[in-house]
Amino acid sequence: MKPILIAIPVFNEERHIVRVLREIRSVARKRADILVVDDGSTDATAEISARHPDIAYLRHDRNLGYGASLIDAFNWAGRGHYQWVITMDCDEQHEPSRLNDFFAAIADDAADIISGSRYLHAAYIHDLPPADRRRINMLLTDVVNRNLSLELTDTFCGYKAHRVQALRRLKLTEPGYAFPMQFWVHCACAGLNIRELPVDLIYNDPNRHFGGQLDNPDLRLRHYLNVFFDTMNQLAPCQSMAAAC
Ligand SMILES: Nc1nc2c(ncn2[C@@H]2O[C@H](COP(=O)(O)OP(=O)(O)O)[C@@H](O)[C@H]2O)c(=O)[nH]1
Ligand SMILES: [Mg+2]
Repeated sequence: MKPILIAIPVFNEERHIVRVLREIRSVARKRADILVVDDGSTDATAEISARHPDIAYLRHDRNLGYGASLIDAFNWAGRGHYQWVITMDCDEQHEPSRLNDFFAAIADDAADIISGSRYLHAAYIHDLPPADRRRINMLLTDVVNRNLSLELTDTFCGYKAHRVQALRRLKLTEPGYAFPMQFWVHCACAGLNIRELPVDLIYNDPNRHFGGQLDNPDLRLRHYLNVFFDTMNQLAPCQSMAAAC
């Protein structure tokens, strides 16, 4: 069994999944197993996944959310005795070739969380992010850093490597897109060692949206702030918060 699992949350990605799986395989075949977490897709994602018998497949009968998909991927990695789980999206916003950088950072064995950042290295800018996304990411990155004494440059990139042993110390429950807000508070309070890695800034589909109220930037920001401070209140007091206070 390989020590690394690559877990891909997927919701209606029939347009991208064949290419994404092919490219991940070509980069990572020998180093990692691959898991697709199908979050209740209603397009051909399930049929396409079934044509890849070498890839593990977990399906939600209905759409539970991005966060719920990651939590299930973490539990799968824990049950499978993997040492690391790398999460990446299935819409071609995460370059499979960058997996080699994550493998190298994992080999360094200096961190518990290796978090992709789209704002760490100018070299990897392919597209400019939608203004509301950039504004909200920068604002929340500042809130997270000030309240948890962290030095992150990107709090919302889903391209991350996680030490499974460290994940076991986190009680993650947030099912939707606000998952990162809960995640960072738990990581900081557990005293996990966090490191960032430059990844590509790709926005290849300007029409992509969250769905529902989250498409309203002000409501989205308020929701993310609520999840962040609710989690802070639930875990308070903890060392990182004390240091920040
Ligand atoms: N839109 C959406 N994507 C989901 C959901 N569950 C899992 N995903 C997958 O999660 C990944 C990130 O979603 P995406 O909408 O691209 O998020 P963004 O890039 O942060 O805007 C993609 O691979 C999606 O297919 C869900 O409930 N809704
Ligand atoms: Mg995306």
